[in-house]
Amino acid sequence: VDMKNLRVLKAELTRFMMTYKFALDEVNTKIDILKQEFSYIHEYNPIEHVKSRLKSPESIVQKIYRKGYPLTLSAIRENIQDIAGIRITCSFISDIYELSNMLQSQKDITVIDCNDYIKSPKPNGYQSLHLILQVPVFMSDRVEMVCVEVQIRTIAMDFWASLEHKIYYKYNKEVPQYLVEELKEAANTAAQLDRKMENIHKEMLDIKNSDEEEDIYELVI
Ligand code: 0O2
Repeated sequence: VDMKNLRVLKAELTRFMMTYKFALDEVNTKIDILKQEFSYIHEYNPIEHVKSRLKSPESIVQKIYRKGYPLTLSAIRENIQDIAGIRITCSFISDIYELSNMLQSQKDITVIDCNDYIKSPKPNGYQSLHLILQVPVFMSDRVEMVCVEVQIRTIAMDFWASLEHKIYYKYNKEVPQYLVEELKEAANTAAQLDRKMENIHKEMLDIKNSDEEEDIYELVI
């Protein structure tokens, strides 16, 4: 590759990665708007935490080789859907679905894929809702449709996933059987906690609603 080609290649790659950065910004803004509006309507904040990241060029290249695709920008654009990733942590499972529905129904978002590992957890116990969304990014001379992976989970699911991730890499992807079983058990405990917290939360909302109804009744009579 001569110097001129290298310069062109570098410029193309930078612009390519920029589209993912812009897509992240767009979806982050959407999430922030939903968060503020939801807080206003429901009088509590459904989102505990939002974290986004761009996949490094090294991981993109590794993944494209692992999957056996050619190393071209168009093959990357078509086949790697998690270059832009956003992780949202919610308090309650119902918030996950509410947020997911609100995102999925937005007119400028195309839903490419939805994997519900909450309804069907992975064999190791992993739980989360994964969405692959596509948003239009308006550049100076073109519009690119760009994929963003959104993972939505509860605090308990996130706690589990970060420990499992550490263990998985600590043992170089070959986790001893007893730890695999303990992790599976911990995942079940986390799911049970999520259900309990959701029920308590619902009971609290019911009390709050009936108190409010009573207040209105007193005002009327
Ligand atoms: P990182 O560092 O988080 O980016 P693929 O993405 O094509 O390899 P698939 O089936 O399309 O596989 O994706 P999947 O399994 O729906 O989701 C992939 C991402 O979800 C992972 O990204 C993790 O972030 C998360 N994830 C999926 N399964 C597990 C799991 O068992 N444990 C934990 N801790 N996280 C999981 P990456 O690329 O692996 O890593």
